[in-house]
Amino acid sequence: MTPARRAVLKLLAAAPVAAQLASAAPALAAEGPGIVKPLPPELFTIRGTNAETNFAALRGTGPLTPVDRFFVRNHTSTPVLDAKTWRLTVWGSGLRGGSPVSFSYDQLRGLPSVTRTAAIECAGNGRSFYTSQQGDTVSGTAWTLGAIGVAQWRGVRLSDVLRRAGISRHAVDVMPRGLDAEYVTGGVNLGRVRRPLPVDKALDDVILAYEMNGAPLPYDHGFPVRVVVPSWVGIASTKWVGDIEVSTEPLHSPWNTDFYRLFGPGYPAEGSAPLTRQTVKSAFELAQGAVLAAGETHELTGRSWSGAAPVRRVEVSTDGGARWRRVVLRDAPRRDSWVRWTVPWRPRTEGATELLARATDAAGRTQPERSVPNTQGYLFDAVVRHPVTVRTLTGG
Ligand SMILES: Nc1nc2c(c(=O)[nH]1)N[C@H]1C(S)=C(S)[C@@H](COP(=O)(O)O)O[C@H]1N2
Ligand SMILES: [Mo]
Repeated sequence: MTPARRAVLKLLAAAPVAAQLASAAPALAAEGPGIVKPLPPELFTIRGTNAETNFAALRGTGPLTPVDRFFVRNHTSTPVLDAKTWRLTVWGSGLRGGSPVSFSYDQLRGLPSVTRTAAIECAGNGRSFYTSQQGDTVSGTAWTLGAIGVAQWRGVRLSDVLRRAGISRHAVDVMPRGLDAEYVTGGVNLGRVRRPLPVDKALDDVILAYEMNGAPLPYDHGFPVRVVVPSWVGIASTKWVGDIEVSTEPLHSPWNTDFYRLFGPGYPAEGSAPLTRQTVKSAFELAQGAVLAAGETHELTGRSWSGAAPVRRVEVSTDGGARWRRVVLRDAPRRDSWVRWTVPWRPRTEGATELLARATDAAGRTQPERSVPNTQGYLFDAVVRHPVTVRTLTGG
């Protein structure tokens, strides 16, 4: 048999599986990152199945991240689902009635709605700086600082849906699960993306969102419905949610046992507690290695944010960290968003230098010089050293 013939037979044998997969994930792209929206290189840096927002592309935008530049983090690829056939099934030992309760898209849209601003930030945002600034070995996507976006979400309270489904007072955990394809890593199939959430948080401020920035959710961000868990690491905010288990026993999945805990020296063998809140960070809205004209005044802009509290103060250094000055905040600091800031800089000396920004939040957390490392590079919070070059630009 020729190799081509063998390949065809293999394809035919695989067809029924592919057809089954297609109902859950019809958009499995043959190549490329498997993301539906356009990813122009000015706006995004592609990292495997993910797309990182280029911070320079946020300059001049408002506090909400436009969808055309909102980062995408996919374990596999974006499924294109149909709202007409989509259903959310709530099930498990934590329901009083015992049997599953399901909701259609129209039923969800018929429930009282809430609108709120919240950031989605990957637990690994900033991970590459563990290696580039600290020399630590870490695993995972080598994000710079663009694995965060802030949007206005509209949807229903998860608590309303759980109460309608008959959640019992003995329930302790709920576990939303996505309809995207099963995640296979290192030859092991971990099943569909799912991560337990304690009932206290689920009943507090979590929403099932069907709109993002005033329009239906885009495919890449969870259409038709995603979970939004304010101020917690992005993995909690399940996209393309299809079912939610409600349990009277603690729930486990690889996403709260093997991943999204801190491992390494200084942590117990089973890791830290599952990650919840994000850290404090700051970023310049400027390309890495940008060239700036000497003797001219530049308006440096950036953003700072924290998962624990509003940002209270931001300081900037334009000389590699020797001197610091406080910058003007352009937004009223609030929880679950970032503050934009601006600072004028007139460089005189030619050559390479580093810009640094350091935020302090209202809970008193200040970005340190160095982050305590963990093997998977989560929760980076140190001040990032942003390289630029100052040059005398001669007119032509
Ligand atoms: N079903 C599903 N939900 C998911 C993911 C995923 O791959 N599948 N990725 C998670 C991770 S790790 C992050 S950081 C956020 C990213 O949300 P975004 O792609 O809308 O920016 O979605 C979370 N929800
Ligand atoms: Mo993430």
